[in-house]
Order: sequence, then C-alpha cells, then structure tokens
Amino acid sequence: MIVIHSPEHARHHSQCEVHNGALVPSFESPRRAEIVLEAVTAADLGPIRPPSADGLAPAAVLHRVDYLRFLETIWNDWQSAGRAGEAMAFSWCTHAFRPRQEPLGLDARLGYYSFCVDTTINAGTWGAARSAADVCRTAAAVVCDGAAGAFALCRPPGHHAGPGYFGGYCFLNNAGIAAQTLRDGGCARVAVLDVDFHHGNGTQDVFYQRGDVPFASLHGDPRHCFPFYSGHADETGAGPGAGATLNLPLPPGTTWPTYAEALDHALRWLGGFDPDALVVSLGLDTFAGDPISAFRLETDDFPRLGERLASLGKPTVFVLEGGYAAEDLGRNAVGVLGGFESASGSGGNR
Ligand code: B3N
Ligand code: ZN
Repeated sequence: MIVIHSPEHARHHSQCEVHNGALVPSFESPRRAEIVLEAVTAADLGPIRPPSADGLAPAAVLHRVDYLRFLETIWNDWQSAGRAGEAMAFSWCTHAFRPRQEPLGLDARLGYYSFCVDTTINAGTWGAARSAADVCRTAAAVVCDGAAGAFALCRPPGHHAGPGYFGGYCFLNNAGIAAQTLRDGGCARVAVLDVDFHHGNGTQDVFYQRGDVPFASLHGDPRHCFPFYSGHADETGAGPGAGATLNLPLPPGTTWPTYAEALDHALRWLGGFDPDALVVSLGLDTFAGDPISAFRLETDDFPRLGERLASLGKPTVFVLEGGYAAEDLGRNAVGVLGGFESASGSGGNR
C-alpha cells in the first residue's frame, strides 16, 4: 500500500490541554506520527511518498472562507497582540446566546471558531494542517489513479473539524478532503466510514446535506464520550443528504464481538449506496490501552478490522485520526492496513 506522509506535521505541537481542571501535556503529539511511520517502514507496507497536491482546493469546498482565513491569520494576530503561550479559547457562544457574525476580539474569535478547550494553536499549526490536507488529497489522487489502497499518514487529525470550527485536536477535515478529491476525480459516490473511538462530528457536518458522500460512524456513546453533543442514532442527514448518515453509538467497554457486529452493519449500509470508493477515518483509540478512550479492542482485533474493511471491495483511502497509546499505535495501524492488504490481495502496490 502506498503511504503518503510529510514531516511538516511536526510544525504543530500543542504543549498542553486541560484535564480534570489542570493543564497536562497534550495527548496529540508529533511523536504519534513518528511511531506510525516507523512501524509502516519496518513492516515494509509499501513506498512512502511526499504529498504533491494542493489540499486547500478540496478544503475550500468543505470549509467556510472566513474560517480558513481565521486559521491562516490567528497566530499572527495572537503574536501581534503580545500574547505569550499558545492561542486557546476560553469563552464560547452557548445556545442561550445568538451568534451573529465573526466578533472582533482575539479571544472572542477563538471561541467563535472552536468548540472545546483542548485544541491549541501555535506558530506551525496552519502549516501542519495544510500539509495534512495535501497528504490526504495526494493519497486520494493515488487511488483515483488506480491504486487499491493508500494510507494518508498525517496529523493533526481532522474528523472533528467542521465547516466553520476546530476542536478535538482537528483543524481541517482530512477525511472530507480525501472524499472530496475522490468526487472531483470522477467517483460518483464516496463512502466515508469513521472507526475512531470519538464521533466524527466534523465529517458528519460537512456532508450532512449531501447524498453523494454517505457517512457511517461507530463511536463511544455521546451521552458519555467526547464530543458529547453529536453522534446520536437519530442524526441521519438532511435535505439531499437525508438518510445518508448512520451513527452507531456503542457503550464504553465495547469489545470486538459487539464492535464487529456494528462494523458489519455499517459496511452493509454503506455498500447499499454502491460507492465507487471508500474513505476510512482510521482512529486507533478504540484500543483497550488507549489513555483517553473507553473501548476494549485488542491488538489482534485490528487485522480483523482491516479484513472486514476490505470486504466492501472498494478502492480505499485510510486517513489517520486519533490513537494515543504510544507503545501500541504503530503495530495497531500496521495491523489494520496489513489485514486490509491480505484480504484484498492488494499488496502489489509496493
Ligand atoms: O475526552 C477527553 C479525555 C478523556 C479522558 C482523559 N483521561 C482519562 C486522561 C483525558 C481526556 N478529552 C477531550 C478531548 C479529547 C479529544 C479527542 C480527539 C480524538 O481522538 N478524536 O478522535
Ligand atoms: Zn479519537
């Protein structure tokens, strides 16, 4: 399988996040991508290539222009204001207030364009987010050109980023960018399956009113799990996208048998749209050892996951999302990708 990767990801390095009322080191770090890169290299998964394409073109279809301008300029504004540390929001527009238009103040703009405290912005954030978009567009282009599979080894992750907001460590919707690239490349319908522990609220949002990109997600029940306010079973799409969103919330503690049943259901459902390609939001935080998640998948389950994804029989772009169990992240990623390759017989891309 062709792997697309850029070292530019390391330009984004959050120093801290809030946990239990205290600042702790961010769980999302450059080391994650380095671990996965080491593992796919050691496993000889396939050639590792740099991105070549401009990921901002498909990003501009999914994200609002004012939001993209905010991402591009906020760090400069933060520094010009003489602020030390990382840019982070501390005040949000709750449903009791009425959002009108982009506010003027720095802190108000940070709150206006975000939904949680855990995602900080620093000097390299915009460059790293853009490089992740490039990686995803290039991986999708490789699949458009006939590859059976490609792995977008990128960070910061993307599936929480919506049309006009960041959060959950995400800025640009990387999986959406891959799906949009496949659409632009001639695929009539592109299925997106999110197997990260957390609901892909941003991906759901960018495609919610579209019938050409059916979206299915298996995730921790939002009554208990981040991002809390999205991912309930009754969110099924709207307008031309009515019926093209499937949410399968699962209880904390879910193990492989229950997970596999939901996965099979999601794959059958996506297959019903007769998609030309599949994008997988590949979060590895479903692992039992993940420090911030609550499913109980074991390392042996990840090749099984890859095999089942191959059963859809579609050209597939894998996009790295979450996963924070540093010691196990690499082998679990290789487990999914290797399982997919064995089952689809697509190791010939090497
Ligand atoms: O949900 C959390 C969180 C939960 C448990 C923690 N422990 C037990 C140390 C720490 C944090 N934080 C909210 C931000 C989570 C962002 C998740 C990003 C992700 O992987 N999305 O797929
Ligand atoms: Zn996650």
